[in-house]
Amino acid sequence: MKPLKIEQRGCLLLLTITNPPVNVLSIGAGVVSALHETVVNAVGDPSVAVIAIRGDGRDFCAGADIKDFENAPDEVDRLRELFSVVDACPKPVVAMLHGNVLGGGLELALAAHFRIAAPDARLGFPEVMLGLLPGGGGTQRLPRRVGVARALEMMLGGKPVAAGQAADMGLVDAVLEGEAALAWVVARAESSLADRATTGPAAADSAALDVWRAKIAQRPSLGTARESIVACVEAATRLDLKQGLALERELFTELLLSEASRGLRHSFFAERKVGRLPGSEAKFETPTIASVAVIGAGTMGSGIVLALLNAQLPVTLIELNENALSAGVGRIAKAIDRDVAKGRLTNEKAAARKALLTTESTVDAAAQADLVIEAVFEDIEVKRSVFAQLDRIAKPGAILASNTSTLDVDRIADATQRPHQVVGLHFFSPANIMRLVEVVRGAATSAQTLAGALALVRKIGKVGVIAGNCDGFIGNRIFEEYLRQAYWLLEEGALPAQVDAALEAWGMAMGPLRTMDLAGQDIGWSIRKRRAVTQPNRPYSKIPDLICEMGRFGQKTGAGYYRYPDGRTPESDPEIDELVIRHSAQIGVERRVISDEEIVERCVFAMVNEGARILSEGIAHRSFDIDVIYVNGYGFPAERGGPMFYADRVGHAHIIERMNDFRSRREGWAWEPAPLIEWLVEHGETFADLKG
Ligand code: T1G
Repeated sequence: MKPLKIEQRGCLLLLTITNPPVNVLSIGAGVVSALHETVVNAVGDPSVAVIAIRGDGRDFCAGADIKDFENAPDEVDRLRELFSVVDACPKPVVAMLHGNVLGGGLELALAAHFRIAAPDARLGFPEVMLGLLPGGGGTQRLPRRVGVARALEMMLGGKPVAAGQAADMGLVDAVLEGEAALAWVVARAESSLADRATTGPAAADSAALDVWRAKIAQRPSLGTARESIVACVEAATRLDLKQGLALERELFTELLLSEASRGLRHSFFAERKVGRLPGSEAKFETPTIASVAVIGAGTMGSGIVLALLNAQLPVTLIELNENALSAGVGRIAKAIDRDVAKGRLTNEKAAARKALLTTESTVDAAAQADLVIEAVFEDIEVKRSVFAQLDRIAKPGAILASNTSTLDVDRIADATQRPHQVVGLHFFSPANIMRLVEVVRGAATSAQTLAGALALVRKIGKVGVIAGNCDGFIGNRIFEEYLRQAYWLLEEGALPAQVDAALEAWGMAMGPLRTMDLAGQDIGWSIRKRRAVTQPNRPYSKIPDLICEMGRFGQKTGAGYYRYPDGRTPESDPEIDELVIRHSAQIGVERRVISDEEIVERCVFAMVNEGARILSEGIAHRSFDIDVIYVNGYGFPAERGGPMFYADRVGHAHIIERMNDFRSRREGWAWEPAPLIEWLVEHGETFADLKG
């Protein structure tokens, strides 16, 4: 398929970008060169009086093809040359916009003389989400067109504006579609081209610049894209267009080569790849899920129901206990009403969502559901009993899912005669907010069931990652090794506040100890008790148990590692600091000063080491599956791409060297390097080189 459709209608030359699925301005696919050549030719063609550029399919253009310039920043010059040719064209060029008009796509539109938008157009600069800035003239043309304040809002907020808003701010000249739009375009043949955004400086607005500088300072980030965007926009108020473009190009190149942008671009693509079944392409019909039954109206069950209702799916909530059912329905209604109060939802849509919910008090009510999600008490016998009932009543093709976070999916499946239709759907709390769902594959789970589960997760706007069936699946299994190191660091000399601060400064959304205070120390306690039986040779520090034995389960009891005077804000607690110091003495460990760097390396490399084992065992298919789980479910900084991407960037030889150092010290048994990491070092390969 040609990347550009070219039609001439009278004096109008109509160019349609045709690069599905989202019409990225791909250099490799020839989109940029085709546009460039066609516009240049049109200048010399006397039969052409006006040129229109539009996009085929749903979108105008989602931007530059991010893959084009992974290690070749100069490739973006091809885009800049195209935009300059359009900008300098002596004949009117009109961008006919619809659907997504993002990044380089919006820059192409800004280089044109005129822009008209269909009502469904969404115009935005999401580059900052990739650790970049609009590198094709956006930082220079946008403030000249809509002013500094709006330009900063669009480029730093990263959120698109609708067609009407764009017209109000002068970003588009008219909101039209169909024949009216074409007529408007043809009429431009008579337009003067004088109304160009100035090539001189944009109007100054130091107040807007200062507001954004202050906002950025309040929320430190691992990347510097926001600062560079402000610098470019400020330059646009001082320099002429040419000088401003030169500065933009310099700062863009720096960002493109930065670790933060590499991590964010990796995360962008990884999130999209995990949703595809690894290995053989699907040779079956993916099950369609049009109705869902949820069994259990507790916190998780009601959160899952909310996520389903928010995706406009009809849900039957089944709860045997009347009080629990009404409490669950209350939580659901309260959350929907909160969205209305915050302006996120109209009253009509809220009512429509509530109308999709049916409540029942018998499992039989799940008989016609395409998917049943069990979210009952985390006890294997309780779950097996529910699945045995479901096996008797659920319709033949139904997918039977358990929301278990710790139990053996195979044991749940073998309570049924249809284990191939049983899968784990491990939602993360709060289930209506957290994007991640681990789709746990039992030994008998069919590819068709997995595909149906992944499609459901995508349908409710979440990120589904396939995980094998083991203790902790992928996320929690790795998290236990991360916690193990954090606890030992306390015994060896660090205090809770230092461990958390070191990892939060490194980029973790929340340190491990605060995280467990939030999740509930009792949850960690039950995992350690279970593992004391199943993995007796892998003991933990006693410190978290000592805290639990004091009844300090974290925020929910008002105290854990920290005290929570207002119920939420952690305060270091001298009682716990003293407990930690006393414990070191009791076990005969001489405390020492521990650097923040050691805290980060031991906690993060422990994740990497366990991740490598998980890969070798096939519990995760590909390293980026682990990355997506950690960025979307455990507050791992997307700028670092995830533990496995980070390990590839740091280098496996360095990781082995550090693990050997840790291995020579106390509790060194936990630093047995995963054979896969040693193999990568031996063969000079990375996790990304492995084909899952
Ligand atoms: N580059 C390369 N591939 C892209 C892409 C892009 N910009 N956008 C989407 N894809 C692929 C995506 O990986 C997936 O591939 C398929 O298209 C469908 O995407 C110079 C430097 C537009 C809102 O940041 O936000 O311009 O998995 O699953 O859910 O200043 O795609 O099918 O193989 O996300 O309907 C700026 C990124 C780029 C927009 C559509 N633009 N894209 O969402 O589909 S940098 C962006 C999106 C830039 C210039 C700078 C979304 C979408 P596959 P999808 P969707």
